[in-house]
Amino acid sequence: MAADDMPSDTIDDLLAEDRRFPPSEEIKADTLVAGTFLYDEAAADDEGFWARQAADLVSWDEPWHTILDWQLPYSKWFLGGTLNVAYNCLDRHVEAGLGDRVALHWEGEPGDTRTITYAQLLDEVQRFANVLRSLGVERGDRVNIYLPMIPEAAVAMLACARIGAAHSVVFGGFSSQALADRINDAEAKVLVTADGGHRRGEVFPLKPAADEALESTPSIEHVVVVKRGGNDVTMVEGRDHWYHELMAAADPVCPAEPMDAEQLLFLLYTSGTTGKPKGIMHTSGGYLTHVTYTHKYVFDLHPETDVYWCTADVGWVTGHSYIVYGPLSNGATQVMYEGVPNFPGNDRFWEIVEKYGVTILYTAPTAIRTFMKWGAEEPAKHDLSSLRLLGSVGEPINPEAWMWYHEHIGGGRCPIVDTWWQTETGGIMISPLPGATTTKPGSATFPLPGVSAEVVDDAGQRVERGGGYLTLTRPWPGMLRGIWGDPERYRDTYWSRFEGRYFAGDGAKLDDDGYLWLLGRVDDVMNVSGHRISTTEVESALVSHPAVAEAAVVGATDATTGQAIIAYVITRGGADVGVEELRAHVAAEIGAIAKPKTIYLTPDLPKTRSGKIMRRLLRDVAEGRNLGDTTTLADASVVDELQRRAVDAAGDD
Ligand code: 7RM
Repeated sequence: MAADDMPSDTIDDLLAEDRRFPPSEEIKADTLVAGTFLYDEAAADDEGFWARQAADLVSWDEPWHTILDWQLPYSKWFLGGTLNVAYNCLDRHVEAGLGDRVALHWEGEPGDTRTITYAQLLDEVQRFANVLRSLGVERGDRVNIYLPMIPEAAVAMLACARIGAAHSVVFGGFSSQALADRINDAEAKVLVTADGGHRRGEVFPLKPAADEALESTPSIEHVVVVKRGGNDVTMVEGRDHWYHELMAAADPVCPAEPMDAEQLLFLLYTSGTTGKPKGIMHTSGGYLTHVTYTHKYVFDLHPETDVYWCTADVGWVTGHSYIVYGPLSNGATQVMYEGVPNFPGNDRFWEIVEKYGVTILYTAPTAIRTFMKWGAEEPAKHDLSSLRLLGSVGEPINPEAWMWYHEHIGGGRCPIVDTWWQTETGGIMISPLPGATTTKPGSATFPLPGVSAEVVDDAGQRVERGGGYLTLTRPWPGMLRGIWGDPERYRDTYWSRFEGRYFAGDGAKLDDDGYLWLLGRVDDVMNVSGHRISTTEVESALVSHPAVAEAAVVGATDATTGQAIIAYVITRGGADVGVEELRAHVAAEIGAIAKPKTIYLTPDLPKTRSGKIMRRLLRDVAEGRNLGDTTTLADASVVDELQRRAVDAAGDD
């Protein structure tokens, strides 16, 4: 065997996928990017390429004098340039005569709706910017936002951007402790929250949780409370104010002042695997360029006709980049939805798509697999013919989930863009361009024009074929500028594993055609008799069985093989399937070495609140350990149930 035929020992490559989906004639006829011109231009000069995007897509008050200052691991983009991010998202569209264009078709979970045009959004943002100023917020200060999915979340973010304050949005489902930790780390002056929001048919209280946090957040001087849930709240005199009262009294004019391109736009905390959450820092000019560019080209946006819907929460980076900043900067019309996908019925999303004529839908694999579990009859109840493009983000999408999405949501006609990126990258990095890229189900395909990604082995050597670590080799405009208050942790976490490369924990492989396949977090890679097997590939093999909707796979310590593969499987619509049949199916799909030793059928899996499977907890369960940190779990009862089953199964031996 020649050296370059040797299997890479970093991560094995087991799954093969032959299905291919070239761009249809229909999309090619009307796409922004047919062919390779963007790739060619970026390959010739990536800095010049990004500069052209910044000049074409963003409005600047002062032009920059230097495109990039790169002192690894710190980058600054568009130095000397000034802009106002809120101006770019609002004023410039109104000035261009688009004030009456709908910015948000908002739908509350109970079914109430609001339609907000660009002119109205601008008005609301100006007033709220003045409210923040009247509460003492100045350029450079931090404002915490703890809200449900209501338009005021976008208003508060844009109002901060308008006056040069950085926002730190904390997902409304997080606890008072998580909120307090984040407020204290950022030393925020003002908290914007709501009485409560609507979720799964009930009002969930937010202000009471905020009150608890506020007992230990000395930096907060004022609290603004939006009335949404209608639940009872206590207001502290002098500190707490109703949003609607402040807004009614606010000055309607707040001119957008130019900010430095490197002005801090926001902090967003990611919990990471262990330890204290990291305040990821994003700045203005580079970030806005990156999200505007990717939102336009990845979604092939036609803002005059498209109705775009990203189902994420604004509490996550997807909500920041692809609900607030990217779409509004591009003048898009979008849907914003407050609630869960199964209220009042399992077809709520499809009802919304039909009602608003959604053309572009951007959602997560966890949602798609849940829809598979609920069955194809739910989307079939609705006319989804308005859809023309589908997106996926958050986890690897298993090829079978991709096919289901393609067939049952996309009617076989919509391209799918599987978009890989992170809180840290700010915007999409790896994705097809729908009019230009032939897709393969389950592959995020190629780095976008302007992005340089490489797969490397343990020694940091470039891998041309097979599995390894996904690294980024060149700075990009939306990249994080650091971790708030902790420069050392920034260098250690992202820049120390491979010399000169950014690495944030994902495994990936390259196939014979140079397509990238994301293999999940490298901490999750299993070692079975010396084979390095990715959990993603075994999960995809399981999901390719017609009875399986979702699977989570972990490696548990095993005396014989080092680690043994343990799988947790959710069936489609409660289908009945034997465990032996599933083991045989995996062996047939990807090889006997990947056959799970044990498979548990389960109604549910432990997930983070943004829907990512928490394999660490499943490993704890599989190895009979006491559970570690469960605070980021969406539903803690799920692991109790799995533990009970594991104990029952052990008793059966
Ligand atoms: C946008 C977001 C980042 C992590 C990332 C991956 C995983 C995200 C994909 C994906 C495979 C994808 N930000 N991830 N998108 N894995 N294919 N298309 O999710 O900071 O919350 O998470 O999510 O592991 O490192 S995040």
